[in-house]
Amino acid sequence: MQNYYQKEIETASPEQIRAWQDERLVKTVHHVWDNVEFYRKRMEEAGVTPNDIQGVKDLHKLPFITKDDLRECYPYGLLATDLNNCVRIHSTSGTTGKRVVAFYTQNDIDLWDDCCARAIVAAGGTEEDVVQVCYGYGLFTGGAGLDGGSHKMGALTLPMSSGNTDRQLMFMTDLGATILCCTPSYASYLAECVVERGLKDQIKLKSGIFGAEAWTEEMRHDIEDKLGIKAFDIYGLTEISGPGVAFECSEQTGMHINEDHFIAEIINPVTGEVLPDGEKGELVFTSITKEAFPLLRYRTRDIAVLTRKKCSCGRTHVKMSKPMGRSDDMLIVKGVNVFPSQIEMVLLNNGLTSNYQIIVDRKGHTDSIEIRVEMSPDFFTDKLSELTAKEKDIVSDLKSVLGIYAVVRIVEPKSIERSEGKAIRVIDRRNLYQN
Ligand code: DLL
Repeated sequence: MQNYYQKEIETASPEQIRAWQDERLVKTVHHVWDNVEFYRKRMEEAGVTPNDIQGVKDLHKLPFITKDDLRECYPYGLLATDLNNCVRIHSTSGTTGKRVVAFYTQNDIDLWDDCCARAIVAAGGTEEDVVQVCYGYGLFTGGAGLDGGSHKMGALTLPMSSGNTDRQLMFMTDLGATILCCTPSYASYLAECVVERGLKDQIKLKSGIFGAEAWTEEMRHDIEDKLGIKAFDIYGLTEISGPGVAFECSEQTGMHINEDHFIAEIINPVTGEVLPDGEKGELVFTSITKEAFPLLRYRTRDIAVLTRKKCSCGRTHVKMSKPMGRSDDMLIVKGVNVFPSQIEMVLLNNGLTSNYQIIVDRKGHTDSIEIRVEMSPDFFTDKLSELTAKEKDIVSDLKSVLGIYAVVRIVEPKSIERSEGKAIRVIDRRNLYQN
């Protein structure tokens, strides 16, 4: 038996979904044209007016928006409503200086909660469940999103936030959590602790909703075995609201995109050409129900495939594959979004060179990041104490810029292998993406 949170919407006919999208897109385009100077300018530059957009068929006429645009518009440049109408702000993790901030009206929050409630119900959730949310609470959208969804569908919510594994396990057993929401790497860690501490018989978990970073099918099976649960994927990004843009159902073969709120396109990341369903490319989202922070044709940089094959769960909304990589160089380390350019800036500010390498690995369930950087004419020494002091300074600067701990090793000039083509800055040994 399938359960849905909003059955009529989740199983609507393709024609009905298209009709919602047509109407809401037109409304959103007028909304941003009337309220956001940035959009008006961009559309004028592209020679488009709101009248040119009669429905989804005209979407391709609109210009793309990128993360750089969002940074340039920080903080209020893309706000489409009076600030007084907003009730919440969230922000992306790990970016320095001009972070991306997203605004929400109460209605935006209500609709976002609906999306997360759909995900929880698709993972088997009912009012009888106890949902343990151990995504971070705060500026990150993970905690707030799943918390909101859990409230909305009427489950008992344990707002744990991340960390403090002993307490997580205590509440998990004492309060009989049945659904676990966290990053897949934390789920793996919790699963290992459950096995090591012999708690498997004492937990009541039946499913987990894991996302915010890439994870493999092997990880899924490992977590499912260790915890005796079904593990479901969930996708989203701060710019487009947060978790719940797409979620997995009982079929576990990709995530249904909430198409009544978001129009998805796949484009060739180099040319920007729109690709047909089934082809791999960069995901682009247009939000069509948001009041405070609607984004038109936002380039996610996530590489994925869309499919409209009939799904055994009965849901009719298009499915996206797990993200298969990124079209930029963003890394997600310990759940934090990291751009190599941020690391480079810290190294240069410390008088080092741009001959560096970032090595990302995963031991057990914990990500590690090591930065090797060559000495420079500005900083050259053979004194161990000076070297260690410099490394410490860089570690501390990186901690404040990225929010995570990184190992730093200053190495001799010319000891990092030179490349004949593009410099190989990042070595990611985790192999998280499956292609
Ligand atoms: O990670 C929102 C989220 C919270 C999603 C909790 C799911 C669960 P950001 O911090 O803005 O937002 O990071 C967004 O994370 O563009 C993807 O590259 C990556 N990502 C998110 N979900 C998945 C997933 C949240 N299920 C960026 N699989 C996105 C792979 C994911 N990558």
